[in-house]
Amino acid sequence: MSGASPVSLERQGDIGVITVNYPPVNALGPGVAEGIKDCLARGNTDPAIKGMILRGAGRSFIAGADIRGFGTNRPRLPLGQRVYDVLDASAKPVLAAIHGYALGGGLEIAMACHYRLALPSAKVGLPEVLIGILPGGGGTQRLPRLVGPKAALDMIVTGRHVPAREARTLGIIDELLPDNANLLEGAIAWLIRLLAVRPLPRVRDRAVKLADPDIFDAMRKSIARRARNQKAPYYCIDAVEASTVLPFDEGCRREADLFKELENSAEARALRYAFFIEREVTRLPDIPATTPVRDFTTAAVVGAGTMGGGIAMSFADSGYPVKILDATQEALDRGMQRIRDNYATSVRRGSLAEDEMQRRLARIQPVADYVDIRDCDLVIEAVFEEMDVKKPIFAKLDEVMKPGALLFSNTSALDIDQLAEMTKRPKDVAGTHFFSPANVMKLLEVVRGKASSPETLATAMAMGRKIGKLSAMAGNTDGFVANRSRAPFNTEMVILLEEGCLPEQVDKVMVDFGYPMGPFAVGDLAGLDIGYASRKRRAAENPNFRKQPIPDRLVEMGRFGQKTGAGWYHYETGDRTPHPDPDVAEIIKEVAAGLGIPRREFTDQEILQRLLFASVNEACKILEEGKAYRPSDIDVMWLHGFGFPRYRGGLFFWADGIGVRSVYNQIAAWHQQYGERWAPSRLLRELAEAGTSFREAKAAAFVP
Ligand code: 3H9
Repeated sequence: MSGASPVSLERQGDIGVITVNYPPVNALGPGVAEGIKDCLARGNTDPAIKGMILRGAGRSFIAGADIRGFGTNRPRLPLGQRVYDVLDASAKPVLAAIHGYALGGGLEIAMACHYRLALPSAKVGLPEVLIGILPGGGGTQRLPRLVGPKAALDMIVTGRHVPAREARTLGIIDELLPDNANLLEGAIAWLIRLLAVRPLPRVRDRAVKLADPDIFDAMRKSIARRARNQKAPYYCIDAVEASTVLPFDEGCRREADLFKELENSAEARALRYAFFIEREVTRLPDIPATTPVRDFTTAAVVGAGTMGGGIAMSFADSGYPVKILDATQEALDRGMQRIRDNYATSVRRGSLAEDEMQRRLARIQPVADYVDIRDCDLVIEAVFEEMDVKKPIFAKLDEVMKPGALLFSNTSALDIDQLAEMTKRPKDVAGTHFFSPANVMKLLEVVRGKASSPETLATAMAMGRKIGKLSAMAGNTDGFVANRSRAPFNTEMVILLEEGCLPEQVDKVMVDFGYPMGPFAVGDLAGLDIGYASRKRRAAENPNFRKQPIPDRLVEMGRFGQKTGAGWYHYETGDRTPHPDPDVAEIIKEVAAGLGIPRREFTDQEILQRLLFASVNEACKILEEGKAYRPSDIDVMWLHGFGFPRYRGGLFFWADGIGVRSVYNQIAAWHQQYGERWAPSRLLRELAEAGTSFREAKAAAFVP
């Protein structure tokens, strides 16, 4: 920021009020830390000022360091000159008055103040680990002094946002104001009472009380699976551990060394990228941000199956009343039972309180007649994935729903325009494709039909945000963007079996890469019958469709996955652990022999690249056809729809790490070896020739 400083000092009686004004969230952008230091110096030398309040203008206190400044080799100030150290050295008391967010460097600044006061709606946290680094402003040394090493470890390793009331209980916040209090007035009144207190209480002067030295190793063990392939969570533990053995300044030096190592690590770069693309995905280049969004207070879901139930839960979880409609009482009862079971599991695991479960359940109303949903503001159809089943439902919805209601379909692949044509209000129709399990997965793919109005699309995107999803726009193409870009991966994983792999081998490679589960285990979880039906449809529509005789055989044998106790793996009753199954290995060999395909060994790298490069190539075709806005939107879809490891940034970000040219050369070689399905896309070839990156690729103008 040039010109005026983003930080100002004004005097109110005896108190100097330092205000950070760096919209939108008061990150520590250029000039902010310097501005605070300058105001502190002025406040300390002004004899009329007896104490100072540090606060944020707008919606937050301070949201942390400016993430855009990381990885730019911007020189860092030596310890002693940083804003945190200057706060420690202040001769006059400084009180942090917190509203909105105090995160990362923001909370570190607050902890370097002498007192902390907050509104109950505020949230505090040290979320640095989520962008692949650690708190580098003394947070790993001050937080354990404030709350003890165990609670500090939990906050720093998870990066969670802690609500103000909990922060008060933990000891991070000294005082909470009443809900609707005026923060500045409350802060001034509070500080005035403390002006005479000496010595000034400084967090750095407190001792760290370590009750149990085993907590560090226990934490390392407990994150081993979740944090595999990553450094930051371990460095966070190391830094907090340092606070228990080193004096404050030495601890800060250790923190700074660890910070330096992480700042430019591959995981930090990928996580920063993920942070920004998750925000960019919500911006639609050809639909202005000012497009009116229709308000909704009630929603309806048609179809009480697994997806319908999960979608209804998403609304209920976010506080919206939702009606769930199915044709028979029996289907409704089954659906509601599944919803109750899902909630009960969360209560059993301790992630949901019993009374909150009751509140959520009370928001879901099963209904058996279309007239019961007609006054809802929007409806999401989530019935069986067959055009002939969905079409009459859209005609019926058009007939019954009140004017202005939005008609959405949760189809994962079918042509949204054909559904819109069943209505007299095609502009009010769009796809809202949830991912399974719908109440858990964050991605919402909003599918734009030819006639969908900007208002319908903007509302669908906003609806996703209101129910805790990340909305991404997709064009109307078979499988839309997420599943279409993933389809070649699915084909390739089965072809790998024909050529010599086993499901457990492929799954291990992908879990080692960072997926929470291997793709075959995921298939068993979702149900193999789903892919079977869509393969039959695609084979009927496209004579060149690559058949998949192995999964077809499994489904025809009744091996639908976990729900039948057998799929790619077998399962013991009541247990979800996948066990490799010799019968499956036998079927694979038989089918391969029948196809005349010789079996051979595969390296892990070949398995990984065969799956992901196939998808990179398809994702390029999607951009080339204008079915997605940006490469980064596809990365967001992979992160939130398919569990792609976030610390690898996304499909394209990962592929950029290998390099466009290398990816192209490999795909071209496989084209020679395996034929048409590996034909490089035009965009991929052009990128390789230009020597640019996937992330710089320009999509064609969006085609609904
Ligand atoms: C750190 O502090 C390191 C320290 O230990 C010190 C080291 C020496 N920087 O999310 P939103 C932008 S690391 C730059 O949509 P919300 C964001 O990109 C940092 N930009 O709003 C967006 O821009 P745009 C630790 C930032 O209300 C706009 O602000 N802190 C930053 O849904 C609005 O953001 C964190 O990791 C930033 N730090 O959520 C906190 N923060 O409009 C990161 C936001 O152009 N931030 N922007 O797309 C967040 O988690 C959320 O933004 C927050 C608000 C919860 C604050």
